[in-house]
Amino acid sequence: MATSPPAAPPPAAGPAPKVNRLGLSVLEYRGGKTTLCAGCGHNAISERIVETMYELGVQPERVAKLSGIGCSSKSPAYFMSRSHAFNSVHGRMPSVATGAVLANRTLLALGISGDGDTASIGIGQFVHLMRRNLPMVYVVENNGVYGLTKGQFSATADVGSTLKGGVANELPPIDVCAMAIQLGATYVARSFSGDKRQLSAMLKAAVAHRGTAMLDVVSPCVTFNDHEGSTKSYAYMKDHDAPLQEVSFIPSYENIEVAYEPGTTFDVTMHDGSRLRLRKLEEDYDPTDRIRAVSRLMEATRRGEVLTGVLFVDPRAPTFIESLRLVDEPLATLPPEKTRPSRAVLDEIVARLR
Ligand SMILES: Cc1ncc(C[n+]2csc(CCOP(=O)(O)OP(=O)(O)O)c2C)c(N)n1
Ligand code: SF4
Ligand SMILES: [Mg+2]
Repeated sequence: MATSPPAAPPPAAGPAPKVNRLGLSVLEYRGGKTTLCAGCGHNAISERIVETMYELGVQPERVAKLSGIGCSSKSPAYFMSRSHAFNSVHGRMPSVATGAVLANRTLLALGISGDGDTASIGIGQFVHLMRRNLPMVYVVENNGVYGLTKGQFSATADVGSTLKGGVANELPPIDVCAMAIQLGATYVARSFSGDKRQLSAMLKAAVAHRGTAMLDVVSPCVTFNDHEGSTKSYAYMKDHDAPLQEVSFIPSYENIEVAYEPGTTFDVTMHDGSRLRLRKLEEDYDPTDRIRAVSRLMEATRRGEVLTGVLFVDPRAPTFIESLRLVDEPLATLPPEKTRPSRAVLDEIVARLR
Protein backbone atom coordinates (compact mmCIF):
# COMPACT_ATOMS: atom_id res chain seq x y z
CA MET A 1 0.00 0.00 0.00
CA ALA A 2 1.35 3.44 -0.96
CA THR A 3 2.11 5.68 1.98
CA SER A 4 2.15 9.46 1.71
CA PRO A 5 5.59 11.07 2.25
CA PRO A 6 6.18 12.59 5.68
CA ALA A 7 5.19 16.24 5.86
CA ALA A 8 8.10 18.72 5.59
CA PRO A 9 9.06 20.15 8.97
CA PRO A 10 7.82 23.70 9.50
CA PRO A 11 10.51 26.36 8.85
CA ALA A 12 12.57 27.08 11.96
CA ALA A 13 11.06 30.01 13.77
CA GLY A 14 13.33 32.97 14.46
CA PRO A 15 13.90 36.52 13.35
CA ALA A 16 14.64 37.02 9.64
CA PRO A 17 18.29 38.14 9.13
CA LYS A 18 18.71 41.90 9.05
CA VAL A 19 19.38 43.18 5.55
CA ASN A 20 20.53 46.48 4.04
CA ARG A 21 18.86 48.53 1.30
CA LEU A 22 20.10 46.01 -1.32
CA GLY A 23 18.54 43.14 0.63
CA LEU A 24 21.98 41.77 1.59
CA SER A 25 22.90 40.61 5.08
CA VAL A 26 26.20 41.56 6.69
CA LEU A 27 27.43 38.00 6.07
CA GLU A 28 27.57 38.82 2.37
CA TYR A 29 30.20 41.48 3.08
CA ARG A 30 32.49 39.17 5.05
CA GLY A 31 35.67 37.54 3.78
CA GLY A 32 37.85 34.57 4.66
CA LYS A 33 38.89 33.81 8.22
CA THR A 34 41.79 36.05 9.21
CA THR A 35 45.28 34.59 9.53
CA LEU A 36 46.63 37.77 11.15
CA CYS A 37 47.61 37.73 14.84
CA ALA A 38 44.73 37.98 17.33
CA GLY A 39 44.47 41.62 18.41
CA CYS A 40 46.20 43.03 15.30
CA GLY A 41 44.77 46.47 14.54
CA HIS A 42 44.37 45.47 10.88
CA ASN A 43 41.60 43.01 11.84
CA ALA A 44 39.60 45.82 13.46
CA ILE A 45 39.93 47.91 10.29
CA SER A 46 38.60 44.98 8.21
CA GLU A 47 35.58 44.80 10.54
CA ARG A 48 34.89 48.52 10.05
CA ILE A 49 35.12 48.07 6.26
CA VAL A 50 32.58 45.22 6.37
CA GLU A 51 30.17 47.36 8.44
CA THR A 52 30.67 50.43 6.25
CA MET A 53 29.96 48.66 2.98
CA TYR A 54 26.99 46.81 4.49
CA GLU A 55 25.49 49.91 6.08
CA LEU A 56 25.94 52.04 2.96
CA GLY A 57 24.45 49.26 0.82
CA VAL A 58 27.40 49.09 -1.60
CA GLN A 59 27.06 46.27 -4.13
CA PRO A 60 30.05 44.00 -3.30
CA GLU A 61 30.65 43.21 -7.00
CA ARG A 62 31.20 46.94 -7.66
CA VAL A 63 34.21 47.03 -5.34
CA ALA A 64 37.79 46.36 -6.43
CA LYS A 65 40.06 45.61 -3.46
CA LEU A 66 43.67 46.46 -4.21
CA SER A 67 46.76 46.02 -2.09
CA GLY A 68 50.53 45.62 -2.07
CA ILE A 69 52.52 43.32 0.21
CA GLY A 70 52.49 43.12 4.03
CA CYS A 71 50.17 41.90 6.79
CA SER A 72 48.01 44.94 6.00
CA SER A 73 48.00 44.11 2.31
CA LYS A 74 46.85 40.56 3.10
CA SER A 75 43.77 41.86 4.88
CA PRO A 76 41.52 42.33 1.79
CA ALA A 77 41.28 38.52 1.83
CA TYR A 78 39.43 38.87 5.14
CA PHE A 79 36.56 41.08 3.97
CA MET A 80 34.18 41.22 1.01
CA SER A 81 34.82 37.87 -0.70
CA ARG A 82 32.32 38.74 -3.42
CA SER A 83 34.36 41.75 -4.61
CA HIS A 84 37.14 41.89 -7.20
CA ALA A 85 40.66 41.77 -5.74
CA PHE A 86 44.25 42.26 -6.85
CA ASN A 87 47.24 41.77 -4.57
CA SER A 88 50.05 43.62 -6.37
CA VAL A 89 53.83 43.88 -5.95
CA HIS A 90 55.13 45.58 -2.77
CA GLY A 91 54.49 49.34 -3.00
CA ARG A 92 53.01 49.21 -6.50
CA MET A 93 49.31 49.12 -5.75
CA PRO A 94 48.69 52.77 -6.83
CA SER A 95 49.61 52.09 -10.45
CA VAL A 96 47.46 48.95 -10.55
CA ALA A 97 44.59 50.93 -9.01
CA THR A 98 45.06 53.71 -11.56
CA GLY A 99 44.86 51.22 -14.42
CA ALA A 100 41.79 49.50 -12.97
CA VAL A 101 39.87 52.72 -12.32
CA LEU A 102 40.70 54.23 -15.70
CA ALA A 103 39.67 51.01 -17.45
CA ASN A 104 36.40 50.81 -15.53
CA ARG A 105 35.26 54.06 -13.96
CA THR A 106 32.19 52.39 -12.44
CA LEU A 107 34.34 50.43 -9.96
CA LEU A 108 34.70 51.54 -6.36
CA ALA A 109 38.43 51.09 -5.76
CA LEU A 110 39.47 50.33 -2.20
CA GLY A 111 43.23 50.26 -1.68
CA ILE A 112 44.69 48.76 1.49
CA SER A 113 48.34 49.46 2.17
CA GLY A 114 50.80 49.46 5.06
CA ASP A 115 53.22 52.11 6.26
CA GLY A 116 56.09 50.15 4.68
CA ASP A 117 54.13 49.53 1.50
CA THR A 118 53.20 53.25 1.26
CA ALA A 119 55.97 55.29 2.89
CA SER A 120 59.04 53.11 2.31
CA ILE A 121 59.19 51.10 -0.93
CA GLY A 122 55.97 52.60 -2.33
CA ILE A 123 56.60 56.28 -1.64
CA GLY A 124 57.10 57.21 -5.32
CA GLN A 125 53.81 55.65 -6.36
CA PHE A 126 51.98 57.11 -3.35
CA VAL A 127 53.20 60.64 -4.12
CA HIS A 128 51.86 60.55 -7.68
CA LEU A 129 48.57 58.99 -6.62
CA MET A 130 47.99 61.83 -4.13
CA ARG A 131 48.47 64.54 -6.76
CA ARG A 132 46.11 62.97 -9.30
CA ASN A 133 42.84 62.73 -7.39
CA LEU A 134 41.98 59.32 -8.79
CA PRO A 135 38.58 58.28 -7.41
CA MET A 136 39.54 55.71 -4.78
CA VAL A 137 39.69 55.05 -1.06
CA TYR A 138 43.30 54.53 0.07
CA VAL A 139 43.84 53.20 3.59
CA VAL A 140 47.27 53.09 5.22
CA GLU A 141 47.21 50.58 8.08
CA ASN A 142 50.00 52.28 9.99
CA ASN A 143 51.88 50.34 12.69
CA GLY A 144 55.33 51.94 12.32
CA VAL A 145 56.96 48.62 11.44
CA TYR A 146 57.23 46.02 8.71
CA GLY A 147 55.02 43.50 10.51
CA LEU A 148 55.22 40.76 7.88
CA THR A 149 59.03 40.68 7.89
CA LYS A 150 59.23 40.61 11.70
CA GLY A 151 59.11 44.18 12.91
CA GLN A 152 61.84 46.41 11.41
CA PHE A 153 61.17 50.18 11.68
CA SER A 154 59.27 51.67 8.75
CA ALA A 155 59.52 55.25 7.51
CA THR A 156 56.58 56.33 9.73
CA ALA A 157 58.29 55.32 12.99
CA ASP A 158 58.73 58.30 15.33
CA VAL A 159 62.13 59.51 16.50
CA GLY A 160 62.91 57.85 19.83
CA SER A 161 60.36 55.07 19.36
CA THR A 162 62.02 51.80 20.37
CA LEU A 163 61.91 48.25 19.06
CA LYS A 164 61.24 45.44 21.52
CA GLY A 165 64.98 44.88 22.05
CA GLY A 166 65.46 48.58 22.96
CA VAL A 167 66.92 49.89 19.67
CA ALA A 168 65.67 53.47 19.15
CA ASN A 169 64.68 54.98 15.81
CA GLU A 170 66.83 58.01 15.00
CA LEU A 171 65.40 59.03 11.64
CA PRO A 172 62.57 61.57 11.32
CA PRO A 173 59.22 60.04 10.35
CA ILE A 174 57.25 60.65 7.17
CA ASP A 175 53.80 62.00 8.05
CA VAL A 176 51.70 60.57 5.22
CA CYS A 177 48.83 62.95 6.00
CA ALA A 178 50.94 66.12 5.87
CA MET A 179 52.55 64.85 2.70
CA ALA A 180 49.23 64.00 1.03
CA ILE A 181 47.76 67.41 1.90
CA GLN A 182 50.82 69.21 0.56
CA LEU A 183 50.63 67.16 -2.66
CA GLY A 184 47.05 68.17 -3.39
CA ALA A 185 45.04 65.24 -1.97
CA THR A 186 41.37 66.11 -1.55
CA TYR A 187 40.27 64.05 1.50
CA VAL A 188 42.83 63.34 4.17
CA ALA A 189 41.96 61.90 7.57
CA ARG A 190 43.67 60.12 10.42
CA SER A 191 42.09 57.65 12.78
CA PHE A 192 42.93 54.79 15.12
CA SER A 193 41.89 51.18 14.61
CA GLY A 194 40.53 51.15 18.18
CA ASP A 195 38.16 54.09 17.57
CA LYS A 196 35.13 52.38 16.00
CA ARG A 197 32.90 55.43 15.75
CA GLN A 198 35.45 57.79 14.25
CA LEU A 199 36.83 55.26 11.78
CA SER A 200 33.38 54.12 10.58
CA ALA A 201 32.23 57.67 9.89
CA MET A 202 35.48 58.51 8.09
CA LEU A 203 35.26 55.39 5.94
CA LYS A 204 31.67 56.19 4.95
CA ALA A 205 32.61 59.72 3.93
CA ALA A 206 35.62 58.31 2.07
CA VAL A 207 33.30 56.07 0.01
CA ALA A 208 31.12 59.10 -0.79
CA HIS A 209 34.11 61.28 -1.75
CA ARG A 210 34.59 61.67 -5.50
CA GLY A 211 38.42 61.84 -5.60
CA THR A 212 41.18 60.14 -3.62
CA ALA A 213 40.27 59.66 0.04
CA MET A 214 43.45 58.94 2.01
CA LEU A 215 42.95 57.51 5.48
CA ASP A 216 45.96 57.00 7.71
CA VAL A 217 44.86 54.60 10.45
CA VAL A 218 47.16 53.91 13.39
CA SER A 219 46.87 50.14 13.67
CA PRO A 220 49.01 48.56 16.39
CA CYS A 221 51.10 45.47 15.60
CA VAL A 222 50.60 43.44 18.77
CA THR A 223 53.45 41.09 17.96
CA PHE A 224 56.28 43.52 17.16
CA ASN A 225 55.28 47.06 18.15
CA ASP A 226 52.88 47.20 21.09
CA HIS A 227 55.36 47.48 23.97
CA GLU A 228 56.31 50.40 26.20
CA GLY A 229 58.54 52.72 24.15
CA SER A 230 56.49 52.29 20.97
CA THR A 231 54.48 55.29 19.73
CA LYS A 232 52.13 53.07 17.70
CA SER A 233 50.86 50.95 20.60
CA TYR A 234 47.34 50.74 22.02
CA ALA A 235 48.52 52.32 25.29
CA TYR A 236 50.29 55.22 23.53
CA MET A 237 47.25 55.96 21.37
CA LYS A 238 44.98 55.91 24.41
CA ASP A 239 47.08 58.62 26.04
CA HIS A 240 48.07 60.73 23.02
CA ASP A 241 45.08 60.65 20.62
CA ALA A 242 44.04 64.29 20.08
CA PRO A 243 40.79 64.34 18.05
CA LEU A 244 40.01 67.51 16.10
CA GLN A 245 36.29 66.78 15.74
CA GLU A 246 33.54 64.30 16.45
CA VAL A 247 32.96 62.87 13.00
CA SER A 248 29.59 61.68 11.75
CA PHE A 249 28.23 60.81 8.33
CA ILE A 250 24.71 61.18 6.99
CA PRO A 251 24.10 59.21 3.75
CA SER A 252 22.21 60.93 0.94
CA TYR A 253 19.23 58.58 1.34
CA GLU A 254 18.74 59.48 5.03
CA ASN A 255 17.21 62.83 5.66
CA ILE A 256 18.27 63.18 9.28
CA GLU A 257 18.47 66.58 10.90
CA VAL A 258 20.33 66.86 14.18
CA ALA A 259 20.28 70.21 15.89
CA TYR A 260 23.59 71.67 17.03
CA GLU A 261 24.53 75.02 18.47
CA PRO A 262 25.31 77.39 15.56
CA GLY A 263 29.05 77.50 14.84
CA THR A 264 29.83 74.24 16.60
CA THR A 265 29.71 72.02 13.55
CA PHE A 266 31.30 72.07 10.12
CA ASP A 267 29.18 70.35 7.48
CA VAL A 268 30.67 69.18 4.19
CA THR A 269 28.21 68.21 1.46
CA MET A 270 29.66 65.42 -0.67
CA HIS A 271 28.93 65.27 -4.40
CA ASP A 272 26.23 62.57 -3.94
CA GLY A 273 24.35 64.76 -1.44
CA SER A 274 25.51 62.91 1.67
CA ARG A 275 26.92 64.96 4.51
CA LEU A 276 30.11 64.74 6.51
CA ARG A 277 29.39 66.41 9.82
CA LEU A 278 32.32 67.52 11.92
CA ARG A 279 31.43 68.63 15.42
CA LYS A 280 34.27 70.93 16.25
CA LEU A 281 36.44 70.24 19.25
CA GLU A 282 38.77 73.04 18.21
CA GLU A 283 36.87 76.16 17.41
CA ASP A 284 39.17 77.64 14.79
CA TYR A 285 39.96 74.49 12.81
CA ASP A 286 38.83 74.75 9.18
CA PRO A 287 39.30 71.44 7.27
CA THR A 288 39.22 73.27 3.92
CA ASP A 289 42.39 75.24 4.73
CA ARG A 290 45.36 73.28 3.34
CA ILE A 291 48.06 75.47 4.91
CA ARG A 292 46.47 75.41 8.34
CA ALA A 293 46.07 71.62 8.12
CA VAL A 294 49.78 71.06 7.52
CA SER A 295 50.85 73.50 10.22
CA ARG A 296 48.38 71.99 12.73
CA LEU A 297 49.84 68.54 12.02
CA MET A 298 53.35 69.87 12.63
CA GLU A 299 52.23 71.56 15.86
CA ALA A 300 50.73 68.27 17.06
CA THR A 301 53.98 66.42 16.35
CA ARG A 302 55.91 69.01 18.34
CA ARG A 303 53.49 68.58 21.25
CA GLY A 304 53.79 64.78 21.09
CA GLU A 305 50.12 64.36 20.15
CA VAL A 306 48.61 62.10 17.51
CA LEU A 307 46.12 64.36 15.76
CA THR A 308 43.08 62.44 14.50
CA GLY A 309 40.01 63.58 12.57
CA VAL A 310 39.28 64.92 9.12
CA LEU A 311 42.36 67.01 8.46
CA PHE A 312 41.51 68.28 5.00
CA VAL A 313 38.62 67.94 2.57
CA ASP A 314 37.77 69.45 -0.80
CA PRO A 315 34.72 67.69 -2.23
CA ARG A 316 34.63 69.72 -5.45
CA ALA A 317 38.14 69.33 -6.94
CA PRO A 318 38.20 67.71 -10.41
CA THR A 319 39.02 64.02 -10.40
CA PHE A 320 41.67 62.37 -12.55
CA ILE A 321 38.86 60.98 -14.74
CA GLU A 322 37.62 64.52 -15.38
CA SER A 323 41.13 65.87 -15.98
CA LEU A 324 41.67 63.15 -18.61
CA ARG A 325 38.24 63.89 -20.14
CA LEU A 326 37.38 60.20 -20.24
CA VAL A 327 34.17 59.15 -21.95
CA ASP A 328 31.26 58.17 -19.72
CA GLU A 329 31.18 54.56 -20.86
CA PRO A 330 33.90 52.46 -19.16
CA LEU A 331 36.87 51.93 -21.51
CA ALA A 332 36.77 48.24 -20.62
CA THR A 333 33.37 47.77 -22.26
CA LEU A 334 33.71 50.14 -25.23
CA PRO A 335 33.26 48.17 -28.47
CA PRO A 336 36.32 47.99 -30.81
CA GLU A 337 34.67 50.26 -33.40
CA LYS A 338 34.68 53.06 -30.79
CA THR A 339 38.25 52.49 -29.62
CA ARG A 340 40.00 51.86 -32.93
CA PRO A 341 40.19 54.29 -35.88
CA SER A 342 38.52 52.89 -39.00
CA ARG A 343 40.60 51.61 -41.95
CA ALA A 344 39.68 54.79 -43.90
CA VAL A 345 40.93 57.07 -41.10
CA LEU A 346 44.17 55.09 -40.77
CA ASP A 347 44.72 55.23 -44.55
CA GLU A 348 44.22 58.97 -44.46
CA ILE A 349 46.78 59.39 -41.64
CA VAL A 350 49.31 57.19 -43.45
CA ALA A 351 48.74 59.17 -46.69
CA ARG A 352 49.44 62.42 -44.81
CA LEU A 353 52.72 61.05 -43.48
CA ARG A 354 54.02 60.01 -46.87
C1 LIG B 1 60.00 44.10 -3.67
C2 LIG B 1 59.93 43.59 -2.27
N1 LIG B 1 60.79 44.05 -1.33
C3 LIG B 1 60.73 43.61 -0.06
C4 LIG B 1 59.79 42.68 0.29
C5 LIG B 1 59.76 42.17 1.72
N2 LIG B 1 58.63 42.70 2.47
C6 LIG B 1 57.47 42.04 2.53
S1 LIG B 1 56.31 42.84 3.43
C7 LIG B 1 57.40 44.10 3.77
C8 LIG B 1 57.02 45.27 4.63
C9 LIG B 1 55.58 45.32 5.01
O1 LIG B 1 55.38 46.38 5.88
P1 LIG B 1 54.03 47.19 5.89
O2 LIG B 1 53.67 47.65 4.55
O3 LIG B 1 54.15 48.24 6.93
O4 LIG B 1 52.93 46.10 6.30
P2 LIG B 1 52.62 45.42 7.71
O5 LIG B 1 53.14 44.02 7.55
O6 LIG B 1 53.33 46.16 8.78
O7 LIG B 1 51.17 45.48 7.82
C10 LIG B 1 58.63 43.88 3.17
C11 LIG B 1 59.79 44.80 3.29
C12 LIG B 1 58.90 42.23 -0.71
N3 LIG B 1 57.93 41.35 -0.44
N4 LIG B 1 58.99 42.68 -1.97
S1 SF4 C 1 52.83 40.58 12.82
FE1 SF4 C 1 51.92 42.47 13.52
S2 SF4 C 1 51.02 43.43 11.69
FE2 SF4 C 1 51.38 41.25 11.24
S3 SF4 C 1 49.46 40.22 11.74
FE3 SF4 C 1 50.77 40.09 13.54
S4 SF4 C 1 50.17 41.86 14.78
FE4 SF4 C 1 49.40 42.25 12.70
MG1 LIG D 1 53.52 48.26 8.87
